[in-house]
Amino acid sequence: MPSSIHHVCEPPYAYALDEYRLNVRLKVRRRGAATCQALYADRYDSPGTELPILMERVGSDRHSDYYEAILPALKRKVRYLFLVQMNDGDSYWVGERGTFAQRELAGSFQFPYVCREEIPRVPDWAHEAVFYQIFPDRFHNGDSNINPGDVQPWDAVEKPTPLSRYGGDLQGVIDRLDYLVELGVNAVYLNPIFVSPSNHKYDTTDYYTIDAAFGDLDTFKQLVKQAHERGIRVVLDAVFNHSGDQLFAFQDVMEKGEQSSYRDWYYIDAYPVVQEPVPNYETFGNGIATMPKLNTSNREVTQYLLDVAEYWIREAGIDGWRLDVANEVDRRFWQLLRERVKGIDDQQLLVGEFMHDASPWLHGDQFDGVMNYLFREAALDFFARQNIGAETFTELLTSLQMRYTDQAYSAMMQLLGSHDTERFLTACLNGGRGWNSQETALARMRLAVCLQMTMPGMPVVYYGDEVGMEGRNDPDCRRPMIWDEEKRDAATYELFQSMIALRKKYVSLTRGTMRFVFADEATNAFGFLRQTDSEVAYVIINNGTHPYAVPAPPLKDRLHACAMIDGLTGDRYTLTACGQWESADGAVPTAVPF
Ligand code: ARE
Repeated sequence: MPSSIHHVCEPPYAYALDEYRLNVRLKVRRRGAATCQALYADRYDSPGTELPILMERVGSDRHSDYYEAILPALKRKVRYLFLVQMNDGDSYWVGERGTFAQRELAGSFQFPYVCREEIPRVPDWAHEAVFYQIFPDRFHNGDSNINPGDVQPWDAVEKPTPLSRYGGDLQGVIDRLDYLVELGVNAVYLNPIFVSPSNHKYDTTDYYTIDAAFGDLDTFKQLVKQAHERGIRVVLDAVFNHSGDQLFAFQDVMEKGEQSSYRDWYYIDAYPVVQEPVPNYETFGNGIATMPKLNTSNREVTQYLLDVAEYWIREAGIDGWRLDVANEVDRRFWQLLRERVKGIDDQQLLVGEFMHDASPWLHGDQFDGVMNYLFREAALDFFARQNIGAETFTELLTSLQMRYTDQAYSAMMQLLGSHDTERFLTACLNGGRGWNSQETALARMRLAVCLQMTMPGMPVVYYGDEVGMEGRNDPDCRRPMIWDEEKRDAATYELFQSMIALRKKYVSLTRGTMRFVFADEATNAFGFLRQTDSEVAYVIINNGTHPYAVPAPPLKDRLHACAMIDGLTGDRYTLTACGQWESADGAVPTAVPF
């Protein structure tokens, strides 16, 4: 059925991998095709010179199979079309004019030129990055001299309120850098640190100054320097969708009304400007008066914010930005930000905050990647709530991966929780068929971490998850970090540590392709391969309650001469003549439930 075949000549269906290679992706009705071929030629070569490439089926979601081929683009100008042989015997040609039984009717897609500027590029270090997210007021108090007046005791029994403060600061982060090294992470994402009246600092008063409760410019420079010395990169939170109501520009508008030269920096509905009972200007969220929305279509505002982004890169040497409320700011602004930031250093990372699909922002001209909340949602369903099985889960993951370019997917922040969400462990305690024991919940979270640390993208550890911290939605998910050894879950910490080490040890886990190999609904286990030219990692996630004997390797020929090492136990296996894995004493590899 022709309508069940989809391709458009734009990302993520057609994009450059580098100067001379194009990735083309084709979506076909699930189990509909026997084979798919891509036929390609230089655009200026005569008709009939197209060369065929057999496409690889790279994954499936509920209703579709995805096929890919890498087309050489030696002269950078490529035309291509597809030939799909359906299982029912029909075959179709797919080109820019549509899907037809006759080749002449289909025409060819044209990738006019691999423009250097349009090749999606992400910082190389993103492939190896393992992030740790820190909410500064809650991580560690390293300098009690700068405590704000009203701090709570670090181990107070009361839960945090939207207004509580605990005295965490930048010196506290510096003091704990060795802890981060020991855990194994190599990048830190800090929630906002600039002057602001709140504990979370998403209502910026001064974009150029560190909040006095956190430290000063020198402390922050020290933090970056000492982090870099330990191989840890530092990414800051940029709140450019809105400012705080104390920012000089908004204060000026409040004071001078229509006469203010900053009146066009915001979206003001009427004068005089009032904040109560409801603000008469646009804000973040639903009328949050302290967060007036910035008008980023105003050139002055754009320049102002781009200068801020540049300042912290040059002055303090940060490694990138996480951009708050990225989906509500115009795309032209993000393009300009990218140009400015990457113009300073193309290894700067730009990650947008998106709680939903981010496809239009990830074509390579705006963000490198985004906070992948949709991954978290799928992981909650499978591991915590247990309301979907292995098959649905792998379909969801495939569908997520297929909506982005490979480059963007490698720069996704793969998170299980954040300062805005319930902690993953708490979701596991509440999930499934009722309240679970602490042990069961911890086991589910650890299994999710095994996936997070072996899949593509940049895993993010939300501070405290690694010691079994709990917390419901904001503000409860922002409890002070547990440093007391007796209250930390040692087994969970060790699991995080060993999974991070495993990721860093095998290049296939950071740079390999990802292909699901099986998803077994009955046992609730699934497996996937991460593959580079030199190495294959075969990951089995067993979310069932029984041991799962690892099935015969799917790539028998290529793996024939190879040994398999169990990443978690270190046990070695070789392939027997009948294609099974076996250890020296005859044991079969087994994925044991946690
Ligand atoms: C405060 C209180 C909350 C209270 C809220 C509402 O702490 O308990 O519920 O006010 O009045 C920052 C602070 C928050 C603060 C908020 C407002 O960190 O603590 O909340 O300011 O003062 C949407 C946006 C997404 C945004 C989330 C929060 O799309 O961009 O809402 N996330 C960023 C940051 C936040 C930050 C802000 C934005 C503001 O990461 O920390 O909040 O700068 C569904 C929707 C999403 C929605 C999501 C969460 O999924 O589809 O669009 O995200 O729910 O609500």
